[in-house]
Amino acid sequence: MRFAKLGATALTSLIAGLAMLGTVSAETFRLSHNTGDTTTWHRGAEKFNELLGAATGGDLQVRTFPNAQLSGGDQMKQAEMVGRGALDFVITSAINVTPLVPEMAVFSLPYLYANYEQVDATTDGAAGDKMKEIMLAHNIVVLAWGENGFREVTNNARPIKAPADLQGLKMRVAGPMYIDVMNALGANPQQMQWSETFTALQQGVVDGQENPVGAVIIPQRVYEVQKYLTTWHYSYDPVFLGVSKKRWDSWDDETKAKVQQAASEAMAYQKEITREDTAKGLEYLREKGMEVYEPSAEELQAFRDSTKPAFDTWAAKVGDDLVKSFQDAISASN
Ligand code: X2X
Repeated sequence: MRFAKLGATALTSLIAGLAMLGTVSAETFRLSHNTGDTTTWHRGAEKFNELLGAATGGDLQVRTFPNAQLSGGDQMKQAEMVGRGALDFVITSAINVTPLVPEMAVFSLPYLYANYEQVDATTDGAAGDKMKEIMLAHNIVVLAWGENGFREVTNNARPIKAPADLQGLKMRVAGPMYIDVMNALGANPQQMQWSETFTALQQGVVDGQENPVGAVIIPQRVYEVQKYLTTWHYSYDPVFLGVSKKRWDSWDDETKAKVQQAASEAMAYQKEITREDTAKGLEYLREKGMEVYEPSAEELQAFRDSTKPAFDTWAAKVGDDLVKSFQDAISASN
């Protein structure tokens, strides 16, 4: 009880000192994300703290909490908490937001995108802005888009070269849309928290999973517990750095501009390192003993055809106009 030993006078001057500091208004905010502390998500979060600290002379700081710790380990709950102001900042990916905002599933519709140029044409344009508006209606201010990436499939049973190879495999998935996609492919999907997946793969509770190479598979050492990887690029998953509207509205314009600038730069950095780590990733995974299969255009078409029913189901949930605005941006970029 050190406080008990402080005399009344000392306590009064301590309080006076703190009140004077009040004009400086130093504050530390909490940022939640749902991967481990080795991922590019985490590195993006740390970059944000660094940039925001530099822009505000250290007045505004961000403390990052990985593995969805702040939402009791529930990765889907983070968005809802940010929306009601129970969390300040979040970095999470589109699929995690779909229970709250089904429209966010548009990004990850199977085989919507074929390459990064198409991705950037949507996130950097009117389609991405439209999505920011939709998120704002849920009291989440999307400050900038970053990248989880194209999700690739891994498993321990056999190389996956065609839809039939997925038949009967127990697949861990992150969210509802991927359940429908895996069902369309004949697999047995199971929704599970990412933080529980490594152990589930290790113990054979599930045979496989799907995640991006640079952002997650490599930094979270999935190669230690999975033998086969197929680069089927079946679904793109963006991340975003968001802040609760409640917190955002509490800031003056100057502070908002500083937060926005730091967020844009941090997510540009996060996207860049994710693409770099993805580009050199397959070689690394082969060195680590994974058997990597890169499907041909015809083989990719077979996956596209098989997942079409799930595309249609989710396009209807997302809404035709929104899907069209994404498809228009994609065609214009070609
Ligand atoms: O849970 C996953 O698979 C992850 C980390 O990629 C997401 O947050 C969607």
